[in-house]
Amino acid sequence: MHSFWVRSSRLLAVLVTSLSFIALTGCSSYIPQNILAPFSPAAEETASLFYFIFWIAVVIFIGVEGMLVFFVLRYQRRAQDEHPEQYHGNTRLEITWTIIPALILVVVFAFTIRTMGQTGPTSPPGKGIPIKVIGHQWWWEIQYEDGKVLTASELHMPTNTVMNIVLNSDNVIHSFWVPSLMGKTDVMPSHDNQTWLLGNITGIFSGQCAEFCGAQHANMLFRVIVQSPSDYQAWLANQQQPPFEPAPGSPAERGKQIITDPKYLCVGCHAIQGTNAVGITGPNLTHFASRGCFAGCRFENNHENLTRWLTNPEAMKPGNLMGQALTKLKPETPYNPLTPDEIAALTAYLESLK
Ligand code: HEC
Ligand SMILES: [Cu+2]
Repeated sequence: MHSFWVRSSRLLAVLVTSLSFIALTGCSSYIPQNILAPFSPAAEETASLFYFIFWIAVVIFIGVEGMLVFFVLRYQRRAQDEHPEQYHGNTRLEITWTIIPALILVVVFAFTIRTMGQTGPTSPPGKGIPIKVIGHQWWWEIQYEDGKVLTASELHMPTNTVMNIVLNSDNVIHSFWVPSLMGKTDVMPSHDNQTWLLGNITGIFSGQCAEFCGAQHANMLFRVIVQSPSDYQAWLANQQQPPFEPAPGSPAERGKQIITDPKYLCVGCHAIQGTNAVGITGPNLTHFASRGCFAGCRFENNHENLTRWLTNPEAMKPGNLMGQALTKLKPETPYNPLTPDEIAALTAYLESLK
C-alpha cells in the first residue's frame, strides 16, 4: 500500500503537525496526537489504510459528482414542452453498479482485516517488556517489574523494544490510545485486555483516554516517553530506589511529617515507599518529582501548579477524587484544609522525591 500518494500525503501530515507544534512550543521531540503522523509500524499501517480508503473515496467522489454535474448540464430541459426519454430499468447497468461497489468494499474489508492483525492485541514475536496499565478516574497507573515499580501518567519505554501491555480498570471502561504509535484498546474493569507499543525513535508521544469515563475524561491524558535503552535503564533503576530522605529540620522533612500524618488524609490514598502512606486510590508518590506532569498529565509538574493543586485540587480538576474527598470532609469551610505554610512544606517534600 506504499504508493507515492500514501507517502507524500503522510509526509505532508507529519510536516504540518510537527511544524505547527514546533511553532507552538519551541520543542521538537514532543509528538502530538495525530494518527496521520505515524511513528511506529502499527501506526503506519493504520495511516496507510486511511490513505488507501481516502484516495478510493476521492476517486469515487470526483467520478460521481462529475457525472452529476455533467448530466445536469447536458440533459437539462431546454424547452417548456420537452420531456426526457423514459427508461424502465437497465438490468446490465444495475448489476454493474452493484458489483463494482461490492468489490471495492471487499478489497477495503480485506485490507482492514490485515491492518487489524498488525495493530494488536498480538505483539510481534520476540522478547518484550511486560507492563501493566490501570485506568483510574481520571489518571493512568503504570506498573513495571510485576508491580514493584508503580508510576503514573508517564509510560517510559526503550527504543526498538516491544512493550507488552496488560490493561485493566478499577472502575469504568476507559480506552488506551497513543495515536502516533498504536490504535485504541478498551480498558475494562475486571477483564484484562492486551496491546503493545513499539517506538523506533526517541521522543515524547501524547496519549489520551478515548472512551468517555466521567467528568474529567478529557483530562485523562498520558505521555509515552521513548528513550534510548541506557536512559530507560537509568530511569527504571531510579524508580527502584527508596524515596529521598529529607535532612532533619529541613522544610522537606516537615512536609514528610504532614503527608504521613493520618489527620491530613494523604496516607489513605497515596503511597510513598517505606512510610505509612500505603493508599492505592491516588497515584504513587515515591518518585513524584521524576514525572514531568501530574493529575492525569493535565498539568506540568512545576512549583506553581503543585502549589495550586494542594491549595484547591477541586478547582483545578473539578470532580477529581482528591478534591471531592477533601472538600466533602470540610463542607462547612470554603475548601482549604492546608495552610500556606503546610503547602510550602508539602511542595518542598514532593519536589525532593526525584
Ligand atoms: C480521597 C483520596 C485522596 C486524598 C485524601 C488525597 N489525595 Fe492526592 N490524589 C488523589 C487522586 C485520585 C489523585 C489523581 C486525581 C486525578 O488526576 O484525577 C491525586 C493526585 C495527587 C497528586 C498528583 C500526583 C500525580 O502524579 O498525578 C499529588 C501530589 C497529591 N495528590 C498529593 C496529595 C496530598 C499531599 C494529600 C494530603 C494533603 C492528598 N493528595 C490527599 C487522591 C487523594
Ligand atoms: Cu477514561
